Amino acid sequence: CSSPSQHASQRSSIQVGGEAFFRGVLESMQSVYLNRNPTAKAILDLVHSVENNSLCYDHLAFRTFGVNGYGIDSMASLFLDYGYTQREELRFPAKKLRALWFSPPADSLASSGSGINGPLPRIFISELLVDQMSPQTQAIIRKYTQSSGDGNKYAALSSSLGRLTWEKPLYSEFQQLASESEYAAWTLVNGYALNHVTISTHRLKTHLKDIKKLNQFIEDSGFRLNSEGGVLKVSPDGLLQQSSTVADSISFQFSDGITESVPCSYIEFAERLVLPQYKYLSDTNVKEFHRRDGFEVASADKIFESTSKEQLGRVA
Ligand code: OOG
Ligand code: NI
Repeated sequence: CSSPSQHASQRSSIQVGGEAFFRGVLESMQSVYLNRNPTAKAILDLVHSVENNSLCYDHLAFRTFGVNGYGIDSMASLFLDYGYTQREELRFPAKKLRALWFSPPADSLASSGSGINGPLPRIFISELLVDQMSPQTQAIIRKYTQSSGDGNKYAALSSSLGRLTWEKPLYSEFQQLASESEYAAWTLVNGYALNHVTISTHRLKTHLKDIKKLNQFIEDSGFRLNSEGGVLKVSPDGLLQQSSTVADSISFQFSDGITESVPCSYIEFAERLVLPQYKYLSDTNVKEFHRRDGFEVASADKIFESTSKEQLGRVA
């Protein structure tokens, strides 16, 4: 695996002594994710088996409530402390969301491993613009974030333990949020849990490096892909191509004793093509920094729908 690279001006590094701990935190987040999401686990196992146990993550993603210190910053602090650099903001006015992405520190140890032990992934963190929600929805979100005390300081711990920092809500509160923002309802019951990991397809070794072939392989293996706006989401420059599964759902026991199935997490695939100015490079000389970087708001807008009722309810 080749590693994501940095612009020279943004080059930062991770302390050697801290790296094993940092990767351990990511590994715990991933293990919570794999235990809860059988589709993500099965697909990772499948791709691993075809690819001789080597794959790279393009990015990891988290969702947050932008209120009371529970927003993007609460999860970003771990990554900033371990050498990540804040990059562009993305805005989703219709969904009342914003997001920031973070690029990883300059390459260091263990980047020849697979997954979490490979090159460190980009990080995508979004937040709900809570102030723009209805009074009823705001009241519920404020109730749970406020009642959790200083839970926002422990976002990464919450994610790696797989425990909410707030109490479980009532089913009616989940429904109120879901009627206004499926993102809000997801975040109320999943909190800081890893929302998805993304396989970097161009860094695969077999025919699956072509995202269209990977999509076909995933569907032929019996898994459903998010069809919102078409399965393949392509950036206007054509250089960032993404697809994702429909999220798994999980049985959740609400505080009033009602148990209902709620959306959990999904897995994404991303192919980043070589930038036009590096077209002359031979395949073996192409590094991650020669490829399209960043994210694309129109594609992201559709990828958010991977946890939507509409996608989960679709007949295959
Ligand atoms: C994030 C959706 C956007 C991407 O790579 O553009 C995204 C989410 O569902 O929280 O993952
Ligand atoms: Ni993503």
